[in-house]
Amino acid sequence: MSPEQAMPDLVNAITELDEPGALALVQARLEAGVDPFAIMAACEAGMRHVGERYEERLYYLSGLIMAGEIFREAVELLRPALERRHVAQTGGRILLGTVQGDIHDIGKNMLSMLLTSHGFVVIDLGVDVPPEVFIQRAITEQPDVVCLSCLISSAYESMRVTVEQLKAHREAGRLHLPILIGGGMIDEHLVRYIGADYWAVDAMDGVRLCHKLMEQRPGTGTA
Ligand code: B12
Repeated sequence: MSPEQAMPDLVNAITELDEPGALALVQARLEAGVDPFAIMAACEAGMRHVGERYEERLYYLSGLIMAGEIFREAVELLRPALERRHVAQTGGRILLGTVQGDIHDIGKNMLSMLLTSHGFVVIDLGVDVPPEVFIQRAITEQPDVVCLSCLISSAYESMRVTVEQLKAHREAGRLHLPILIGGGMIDEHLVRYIGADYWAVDAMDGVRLCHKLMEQRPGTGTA
């Protein structure tokens, strides 16, 4: 069942930028014991509709800003329930950031929160991160996985360059990490262009993938 079918009222409240309505619905669903991930999926669906309205010029930049704020508040309400749902597992260290040219961080922050609540240590470099900063920190921190986030097409090139440079250092033996990318419009075609090792459709998928990558680390005996 799609989020639109499961929670049309919540999807609609976010699409309509109805802040009190959306937050009241999130709270009511939480109190009714609804799966917090399903509530989050409905919020994400609402955000997709906001994006479509922006593309159709029904909303302006202020609409995106408003939607971002509603989503952030919804995640704050959901956070305790999301964190309670975690299964304690031994994680690794993840280097995470939004690539240069892109300032979107809601999805990245959600991934960071979920990784942390699943036992990973996250080194979050923030947004608009130049390739050389990713490289520098990857070399000094030696994380187990590097995760790049990107939502806008004008930043795909900087994501591609970041991946290219990370791989060059990997080939030279200075880094030994898999590269995972994600963000709104990433698909298989784009992953091939960017050259990343892995991609995930959403944050929870990313967490699952990071767990798998941990199991495949040399010396763990589970690969
Ligand atoms: C909110 C928003 C904003 C806010 C961002 C606030 C913030 N703090 O992040 C503001 C207002 C700042 C903004 C600005 C802009 N935005 Co904007 N924005 C959005 C909007 C509506 C929602 C994004 C969002 O937060 N979604 C909710 C989160 C949870 O979803 P998500 O980020 O995709 O993350 C999920 C997954 O992708 C995944 N994920 C994300 N990263 C990663 C990384 C890894 C490794 C993994 C595994 C998973 C993962 O996990 C998350 C949860 O599952 C989208 C529309 C959309 N549908 O995406 C447009 C959208 C992304 N924006 C867009 C545009 C054009 C812009 C601007 C250029 C507008 C302008 N004219 O200035 C600027 C960009 C400036 C810049 N240099 O970055 C376009 C991009 C189109 C394109 N082809 O490039 C979109 C798609 C809207 C549209 N349909 O036109 N935006």
